[in-house]
Order: sequence, then C-alpha cells, then structure tokens
Amino acid sequence: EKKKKELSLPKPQQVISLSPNHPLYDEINEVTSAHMRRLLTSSQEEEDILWTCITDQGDLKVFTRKLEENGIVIDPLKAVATVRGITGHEVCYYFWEFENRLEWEATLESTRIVEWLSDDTFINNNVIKRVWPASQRDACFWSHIRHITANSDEGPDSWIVVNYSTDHSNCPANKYVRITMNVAMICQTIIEPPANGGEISRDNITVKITYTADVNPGGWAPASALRTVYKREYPRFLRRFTQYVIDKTKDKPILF
Ligand code: 18C
Repeated sequence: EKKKKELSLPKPQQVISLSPNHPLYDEINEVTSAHMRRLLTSSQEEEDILWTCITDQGDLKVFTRKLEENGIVIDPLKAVATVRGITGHEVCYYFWEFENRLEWEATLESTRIVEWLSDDTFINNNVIKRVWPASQRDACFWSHIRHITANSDEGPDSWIVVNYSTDHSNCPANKYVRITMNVAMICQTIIEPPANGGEISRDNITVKITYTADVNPGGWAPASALRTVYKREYPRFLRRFTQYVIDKTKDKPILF
C-alpha cells in the first residue's frame, strides 16, 4: 500500500537556483525532497501512533514525540495549521525572508546573514534568547525556499522552506552552545472560487501549513523546563507568525 503511494507521488521539480557545483547542492536537494516525501507518504494511522497532540486549538494543532539522546531532549515537533486569507507562497516567503524575523520570533535575540549562496538560499546565524539557568544558544543553518509543482491532478502546488544546520568558517561555534536543527515549513493553498464567477479575493483562499522541527539543543538543558518552553512557544510562534503574514499582506495583491 505504502509502495503504491510512493510510486504515484508527484516528482518535486528541481528548480533550485544554486549551482550544481556548489558543495551544498546535493544536501539541499536531498533534505528538501525528504521533507516532501515525509509529508506526502505519511498515513493518518502512522501519524496517530507516532505523535502525541500537545495543543489542539482547532485550526492549530501541535504534536510531539518524546525522544532523548544521552539525557538531552530532542523531541521532534510537528504543527498543522489552517489559515484563511493568505497563500502558501506568502507564508513561505515571510518565513524565509529574514529581515523582519525579530518582529514575529519572540525567542530570538538576533539574526544575521553569514553568506548568500543563491537567490533562494542563504546561510544564517540566529542567536536565541537566554533562558536562565541554561547557557545561551545559537544556530548556523542554510535556509532554502522552493516552489514544488504537483505534476499530477492529485493535489495543489506546494511551497517549502527548509532551515538545516551547517558549518561555516564565518560562523564558528565558540561563543554560545550550538543547537542543530532540521526545520521545514510546507504550505498548500486551497482556493474556493466565488460561486458567481467573480474575482478571487482573500476570502476565497486558505492555506494549510505543516511545520516540523527536529531540534537538538546542544548541551544539556533541564528536560522538563525545555518541554514546558516548547509547549508554550511553538503555538505562540505559529499564531504570531501567521498573524504577521496576514497583516503584511492584507492590502497587497494576492501572491499565488
Ligand atoms: O522555525 C522557527 N524559526 C526559524 C527561523 O529563525 C528557525 C529556528 C528554529 C529553531 C528554534 C528552536 C530553538 C530551541 C533552542 C533550545 C534552547 C534551550 C534553552 C533551555 C531552556 C530551558 O527555523 C520558529 C521557531 C519557534 C521556536 C519556538 C520554541 C523555541 C524555544 C526557545 C527557547 C528560548 C526561549 C526564550 C524565552 C524567551 C521568551 C520571550
């Protein structure tokens, strides 16, 4: 059953603008495709067995799986949200576009570009706010945005942003505890055209967002404190971020 599903999957379009000669080219394509495969092949049954729902606000659900490695909490996290009035392209664009990130990411102290690799990919350095008594953390990751066209009639197009840890000589891990992450935001836009055949407005569009975060907090951090912070901060981030996108786009033409 699973095999059949995999065979009929639409093939992600390789539209990355990074040169194939770049050392990160293969990794970026592989990690991005793996996120799409994971989303498209997961069955409801598997989901129910694997994940525990920690927040259910109807239009926003957050799930985790309890996982520890040598006493360090690395619980994978997944959130699913449905938001009216914005498109997947808009959500992914504002998630990827780093300049106004401090406006919606409350747990971030600072962020800077380490290097632009191409017009859809850059290396980023985030410094996360300190939570007493744990040491302060930072992250160095490539951030890549991509439009994936469904080449079958089975589903809508997708937009995806992946933030994936990497090393960079201009971003040494010497000042803070370095966290590592594999984060993806995948969006699909659902359009319900108006019955009267009129023009599509923001009332006719809904975005389905799937956000996943595999984060290793680096050095030790108290497990129960970390889980408490995650349970509070991830839903808060998704609410605040999607509201930010609604505010940013409400007077702009729809970016399909
Ligand atoms: O995906 C998000 N942002 C991206 C763009 O910046 C990027 C970052 C993702 C990783 C964030 C995870 C950080 C975990 C750090 C662990 C720190 C240990 C601290 C010890 C605590 C006891 O992909 C959106 C990310 C939204 C993150 C929400 C949860 C983050 C928890 C961070 C803890 C620090 C909180 C500071 C509390 C300040 C409250 C105002």
